[in-house]
Amino acid sequence: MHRHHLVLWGLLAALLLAACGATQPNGEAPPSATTPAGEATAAPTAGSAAPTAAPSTTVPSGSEPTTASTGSATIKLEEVAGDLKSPVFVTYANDKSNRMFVVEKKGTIAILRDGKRSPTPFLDISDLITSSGSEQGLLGLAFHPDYASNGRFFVYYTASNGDNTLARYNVSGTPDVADPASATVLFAQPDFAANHNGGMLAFGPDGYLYVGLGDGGGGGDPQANGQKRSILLGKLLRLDVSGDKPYAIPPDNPWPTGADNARPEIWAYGLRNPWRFSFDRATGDLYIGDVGQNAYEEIDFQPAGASGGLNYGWSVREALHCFQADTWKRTTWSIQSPSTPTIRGAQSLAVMSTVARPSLT
Ligand SMILES: [Ca+2]
Repeated sequence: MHRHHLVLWGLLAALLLAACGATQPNGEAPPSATTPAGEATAAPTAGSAAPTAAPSTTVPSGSEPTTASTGSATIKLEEVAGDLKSPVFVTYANDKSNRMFVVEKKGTIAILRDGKRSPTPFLDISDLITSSGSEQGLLGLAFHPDYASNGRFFVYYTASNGDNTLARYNVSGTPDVADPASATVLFAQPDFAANHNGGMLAFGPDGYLYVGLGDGGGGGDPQANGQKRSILLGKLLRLDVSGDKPYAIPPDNPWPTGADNARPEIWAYGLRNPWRFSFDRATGDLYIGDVGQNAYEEIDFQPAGASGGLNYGWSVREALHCFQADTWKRTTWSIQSPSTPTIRGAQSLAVMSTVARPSLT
């Protein structure tokens, strides 16, 4: 776990992205002049550290709403519910049931109504997962856009053997209880470290399921997975889960036939740990929160309608900055396109005010 310097990307990105290996032959990048590998360029300051893992304590109840001013924006915090253990995500089923579904890291999904927790969890798969690592556990939940009619939902968790696992479930005959026997594992991606497991699931405005996977972990992308299009680690995936088979490949994915030894599931690559991302419900734009290594957090912006195959740079870059460029000289790495580690589409973001948040219907 690292403390990070939060960076909001500017349009300057397009200019800066031209350096750091983008034009180097043989996959080699020029030495970094300012960022030695493994070292931060600025000391973290109080208040700059961003949480990168799930909270590990029970949410206190009874606290008073808190307000704070940041420039022209006013943020107000108000408690919605207590009695939750390590909550990592909140969503809803889009079924007009007025329920909140809270993902708890240790393997349960709680239902909240009017701030009160149902006594029985919607789903309990704690016996299938490991949550011993701070970044491991039940991490993601997405309801199918047609959940009201088909009862399907998807979860992402760290299996007991460490695999990053995407599974589909159905609701039972009781609306507040899922059917554990309906489990279908869509994929189980082996992993080598307890951290950087991704975990975000969300349906895009195109109806496809997007899945974020981390680079596997350790530190500094030791297996160079961010740039390997032959492995799912360090990627944003895009899957068609509308049919009966576990999933299909959308025909307009960037490598739908697996050309260039790329996995057809991949939508974007060059990511370190995109464990949260969000589609703007009004515009369809995509915002990816990618946890940084030493000095920079990264927020990636992908406009609605963008083509797939965008490379967000890790681990050639950390945010806009060269990162361990010397490692591009390692002969053991299998870079698919060593001469073109260009970063397309890694655009800027000045404010997060347009990011949509779920609402109940
Ligand atoms: Ca991992």
